This record gives sequence, C-alpha cells and structure tokens, in this order.
Amino acid sequence: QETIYLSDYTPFGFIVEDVHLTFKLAPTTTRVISRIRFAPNPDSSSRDFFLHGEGLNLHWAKVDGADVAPDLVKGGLRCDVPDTAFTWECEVEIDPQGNTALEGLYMSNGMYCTQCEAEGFRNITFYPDRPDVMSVFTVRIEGDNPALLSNGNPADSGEGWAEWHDPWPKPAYLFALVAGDLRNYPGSFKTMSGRDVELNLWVRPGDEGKCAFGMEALKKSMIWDEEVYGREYDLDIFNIVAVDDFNMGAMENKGLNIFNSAVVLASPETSTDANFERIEAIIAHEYFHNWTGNRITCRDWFQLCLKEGLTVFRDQQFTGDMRGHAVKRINDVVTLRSRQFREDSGPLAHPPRPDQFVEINNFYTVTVYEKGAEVINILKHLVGDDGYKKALDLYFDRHDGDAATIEDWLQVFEDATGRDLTQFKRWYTDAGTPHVKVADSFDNGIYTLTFTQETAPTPGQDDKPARVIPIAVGLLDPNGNEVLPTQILEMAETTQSFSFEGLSAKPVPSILRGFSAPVVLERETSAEEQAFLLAHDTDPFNKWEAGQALAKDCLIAMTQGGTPDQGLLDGMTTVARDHSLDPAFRALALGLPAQDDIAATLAARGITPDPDKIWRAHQALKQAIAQHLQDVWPRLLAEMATPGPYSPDAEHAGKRALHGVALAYLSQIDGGTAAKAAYTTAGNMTEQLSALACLLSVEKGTDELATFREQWQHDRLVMDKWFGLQVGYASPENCVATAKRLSEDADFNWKNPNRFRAVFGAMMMHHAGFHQADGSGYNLLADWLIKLDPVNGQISARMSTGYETWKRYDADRQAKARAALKRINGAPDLSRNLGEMVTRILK
Ligand code: HT7
Ligand code: ZN
Repeated sequence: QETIYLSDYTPFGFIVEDVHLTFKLAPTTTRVISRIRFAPNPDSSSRDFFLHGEGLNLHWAKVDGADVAPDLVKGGLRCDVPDTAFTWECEVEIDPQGNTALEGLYMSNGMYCTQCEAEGFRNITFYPDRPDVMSVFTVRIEGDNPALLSNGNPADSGEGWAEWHDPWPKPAYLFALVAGDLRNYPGSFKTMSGRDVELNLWVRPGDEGKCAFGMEALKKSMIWDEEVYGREYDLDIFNIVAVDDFNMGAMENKGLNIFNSAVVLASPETSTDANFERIEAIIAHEYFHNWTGNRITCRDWFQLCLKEGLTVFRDQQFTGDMRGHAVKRINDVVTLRSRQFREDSGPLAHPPRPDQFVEINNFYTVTVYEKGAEVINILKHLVGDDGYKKALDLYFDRHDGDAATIEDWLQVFEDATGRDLTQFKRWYTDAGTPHVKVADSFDNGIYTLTFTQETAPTPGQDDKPARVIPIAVGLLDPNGNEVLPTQILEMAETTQSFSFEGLSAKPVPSILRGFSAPVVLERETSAEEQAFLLAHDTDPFNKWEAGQALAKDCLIAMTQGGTPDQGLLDGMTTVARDHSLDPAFRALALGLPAQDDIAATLAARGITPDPDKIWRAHQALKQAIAQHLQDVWPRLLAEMATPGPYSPDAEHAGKRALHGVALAYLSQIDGGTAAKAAYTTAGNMTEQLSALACLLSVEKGTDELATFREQWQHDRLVMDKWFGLQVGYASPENCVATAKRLSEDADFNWKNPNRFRAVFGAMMMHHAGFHQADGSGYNLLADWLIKLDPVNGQISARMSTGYETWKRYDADRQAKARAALKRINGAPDLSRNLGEMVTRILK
C-alpha cells in the first residue's frame, strides 16, 4: 500500500487548455475519444507526461496527429511529448455494465451515469486526474437514449446525439455524464442580475410525482446563496438527476448534480419528515458547492475540508434559517458527538486536513465534513460576523477560478481581519478532541472560571499543543435570572482563568453555549445544578444539554445498579408540559443519549462498557420515564395531532416529532395498543413508520410488517426503510439473526448500496446487537464485507467503521473483533480501500 504525503505536492508539468470528449455509448463496449490541448506549465519544471488511467483498453493514441505508442505503466501511461503546446488524442474502450464499484462510468437500472470524485475520471479516459488541473470541457454523447446530459450548457443536438459545452474551467472530478430513459420535472429561476436559468430534475418514469419538493428546495437554495453570500448561479441550465445505485448522498458536478434517489425523491406517502429535511439540506449542499468547491476548488485532496467543511457550514446555516437554529444546532451536535467524537478518539482519528493517506475515498469522513464545519464555526466566533463576511467576500474575489489550500483560506481571514491565525490553524492540522476541565470559585463578589485543556495523543500525533478555544459563557443568579448574557471567552493557554466582578451571589454558569467549540466539557456538577439549568437556561442548546447530562449520569448510575433520578423525571415532566417551548425542542429534550455515547463516556473514564448493561439501563429508564409521565402522553398525542393535508415544514414536523416521542413512551406501558391504532390511521410515512417502530420496539408488529411490505413492495426507497427498521428495532439477541435473515430475503439486492446499508448499517448502529458477547455481530459483518469488497470497495471500507470502537470492550469481545478484522485482512485481493481501513483499525 503506497502512502501519499501532503509534503510531496508538486504541480503538474502541463496546463490543459481545453478538452474535447466523444462518448459512443454501449453497455459493455463504450468508446471514449479524447482530444486534449496541453502546454508546458510555466509554474513547473517537470516535463513528465504521465496521465492517470485505470481499467482502460487503449485502442490508439496520437500526438499532434501522429500515432504514438505510450508506455502503459501502473495507474496510467507515459509518453514523450514536444517542448511546446501539443494536441493529445486517444480512444479507449470501457465496460460501464461491468462496473459494480460505481466509480467512473457505470450503469444503474439501464441508465448510464458517472461518479468521478475523487479519482473516478481515470476510469473513463487517460487524463491528469488531479483537482489542480482545471480545463474547459466540450462533450459529445452518442447513444440511443432519450436523455443525453453532461456539464455546462447544451451546445447542439440531433437524433441520437447531443453536445455540451462547459465554459467554466473545472477539474476532472466534476465531470459528469448521464444517459437514459429519463423524465424531466422542469422549473425556472431568475438570478439576481436578471438571467433566466432552466432547472430540471431528471428521474425514472414513474417518479415524476416525487420531484416537487426537491425543485422547491433548489430554488430556495439559489435565493439563499444570493441573499446571504452574494453568490449567483453562472450557467443557463441546472440539472439534477436521481440515480438508484450510488455510493454516497449526492455529487456536485458542474451544472449536472447527480443524486442518490434516496436524498432527492420525496412524497408525503413515502418519505418521513427526516427525509424531507435531509433532502432540502443535501440539495442545498450540492448547490452551494457551485461556489465553494467548483468555482474555487481544492489544490489537492488533502485540502478536501476546504470545500467540504465550508459547504457543510453553509448548508447548516441554510437549514437553520429555513427551519430554526436551536433545533438544527442540537441535531448537528448530536451527529458530531456520536460520529466524529467517536472517530476522533479511536484508531481512525485524523485532522480535518490530513497529511497522508493511502486511499482518498477513506477520507470522506465526519472529521473532514462535520469537524471541518465546526472549525469554521470557531473561526467565525474568533473574527465575529462582520469579519467572517469580509473574509468570505475576499475569498470569492481573490480565489475565483483557483485550486486553493487551507493556507489560502486562512490568509484571506488574516488579511480581511488583521488577526493572526497561527494558533487557530492547529484545528486543521491536529487530530483529537480537546477535553476542557472547568473549576470555579466565588470570592468577594468575584466569580472565577478556570479552564484546563488536554487532548489525548492520536495515531501519529503524540504532542498536542494548546488550541485557541472560544468558550461562550452566560451566568444565571440563584433565582434563574441571567446576570451575564453570553460572552465569548477566548482560551489560548493550557490553563486559563476568567473573572466576573460585581456579583451579589455565586452564579450558576452556563458554559459552552450553542456548543461554541467541538470539545468535551468536563465539570463536576450536581444533579440539582443540571436540573436548574434545564429549567432556567436561556440558551436553548445548554438547556437541552443540561437534560442530556442528567440523563447520561442517570444511565451510567443505572448500569451500576442505580435507580432513575427523581430530578431527571421531574425535569422531563416540566419540559414535556411547557407549551412555551417549541415541540421539536421538546421532542429532543425528551430523548435519551445514545447507548454508544454512554459506552464512549464510560471508556473515557477508564471503565469497560458492558453493552448489555447499557441496553438494560436504557430500557429501564425509558420505562421509568414512560410511567412517570403516563398522564402526559395521551395529552401530547392529542395536542400534537396534525390534521389536514401533510406539510413538511418545520412547525408541522416538530409537532409530529413530539407526537412520535409520546407514542414511543406510551408504547412502553400500554403494550403497543396506541401504536397499533396509530399505524392503522397513519396519513403519511412519518406517522406510519413511527407507529411501526413503536410496535417493533415492544416486540409486536408482525402483521403490520407484512402489510407494510405488501403496500410498499413496488417502492425501493420505502422498502429500504422496511429492511432497516427490523434490524434497528430488534432486541439485542435478535439483531444479528434478523440481519442475517433479511440478507437472505429475495429482495436483498446487496450490490445496491442503499439496501446493503439499510441492513448492515442498522446492525452496526445497534450498539448491544452488534457487540453481542458471542461475536456474532462482528462475524456477520466480516462475512459480508469480504463478499462485498471485490464488488464495491468504497462501501465495504466505509462499513468497516463498525469496528472502530473495538478496543473499548472487554477482552473476550476484543478477541472476537480482532479475529473478525484479521479474517477480513487475510481475504484475497482485498481492495486498497478496505485494506487501509482494516490496517488502521487493527493498529
Ligand atoms: N463531493 C461529494 C463527495 C463524494 C462522492 C459523492 C458521491 C459518490 C461518491 C463520492 N465520493 C466523494 C459529495 C459532497 O460532499 O457533496
Ligand atoms: Zn460536499
């Protein structure tokens, strides 16, 4: 396995003036003819003409019209070329139908489709497949398909062919081609300078009824980027295509976004509120890439968070503006903690900007994306809203058309605000989550907070210097009144104190409001203080956080024989009944911390987590809350009903969320009676699925599962839910057996990433189910990763993260996990993707 280092970066020896591609489509014998104009790169002394290429059958090649015989070498070809500008031409043959890895040009349900990020273009033709080589593309597609699409603007077309021209120079990873029997759902948009843009959502016949929401989300995104960032769309047409076989969520190809159909197709009958919200966010994310990713791209793949962190940050702002900031922030932090903190504290920890990799596809991680966004949130706290705005304007002005680096990004902030960001840069270069300990004292009207930060070593990084951490703090007096509104304290030392004067009584601090930095706060607080903050904190994030901290302490105590805490039960009652609180917020506040989160906390405290005990504590606490609030649930069910036509807006979705929480708790004490009734009367997928989940969680619902299948057999996206729910809501003893049974189902198409993830993603996420003491979870996942790897190495590698926490558990479990990992590692012809992951996880 060859390791690639950031420090080895050198520019390519040639610039690419323009690219002409002709595709003659055929399922197993597509021919790609390229004509590319190269010139020596004045910024490089290298004249090594190396073009990437993988799995290509080269028919012929010419330089300036004369036949040449290039050296076919590992990963591409080399050729002697003139010292001055020249034209390279070649023809290759590829097999889209045989391409199961879904990278390059492949087929999905009879339609041709591409995925080129990160390094898929080299599976299409020979090319300098690196993001800093940008060029203007003209594409001709020949095929007997009704829709023939590529990037940019349509140039010309006739019977069986179409030509596209993209005037904006782009790296090859943004190339896209789609051809198939597709229907378009049309729309239009007038940009802020008055240009008309044609919009289309292309789908398989029959899916036209699931396009309206996505189209509206696209228009909202276009307006938002104009209003908030001053960014206007820059082509005459914007196409989105829905594809069933897709490795990730979606792809921001210039002017031709390609989406996993699961994150673009929506209808009230088939999609949940969570689906609607996710679709809106992903459409926005891909659209926002047009400026942060496409117009300004990355110099090399180490800089991936330059586009991904910033675009996630922007899509989070967008969703906050569309649906409410408090609930959005809580949801984002839940994801960050459950996935990124987990990654950051295990063998796969890496900085948002890594400095080495074997397989770049393994670095499309929560650290690059979500922590990359958090780092921008820190930066915004440090430079303020005005500083952020000035810096972004300068970034777009200075770097439009560039392939940029994190250094360029930071320079822009330094130049726009005058602030030295040397210490801040550590957030990009250092892995690991800082733990911040808090101590306080009160003396003579002066309240002092003392913070100490420490970050544990991560793979390859033992030394962890102090980072600059913005800590948002507010103070409440003993009556619950705010005596100090939110202030940002900038912690820059290992240990640092901050004092507040003129206080008549010792205040209660509300620390890290809005989760102002991605750190673990460690503070010894009493249950009373947490309950006080749950009742009085004016910061919605910390109000929620106080309830979660109470619940977490209670769950941990219960794993060691404790009983449910009265303060928690009373606090939950107050929140549930508080009509001044947003229902969506109440729904979140009534939820319990995830079992994996409890295991992580125990492990961080040096205690070996027992998944079965955590499961039992979780069940017992759910029961206790359900009993304690037994009068509240029926009332909430009535108050949160949403009669009338379905609307996916935040207000209705919030009510349905709280309705679902009430039904889930009620099911714990009524044996599923209310859920059965709710299933029968459900008017949309949110209600239908939530009722079915409630039934499964109390080991009922056999009949409903059968009728659900009958009702939705024809809809692949709904059937993914049917598969996933059964595994996710199985009891720990039945989880692996359920996954195994479903993997033998006739409808389990394991080569489809959505279906594979539905079953095995749910199994990995079932904490007590996956970590069964007999090792059956580890073994079943290993069997399937070994089977999937030769077909799709990207997905097998991503799914191997199920094992990343294996060292937290007891010696028996560790031995079983290690054996499963070694078995995977010993499989013949392991992909570079999975090979790298397993090697890192085993270390
Ligand atoms: N920029 C994209 C990342 C990506 C991807 C997407 C689909 C399939 C395979 C992929 N590999 C990398 C998605 C995004 O962040 O918007
Ligand atoms: Zn992205």
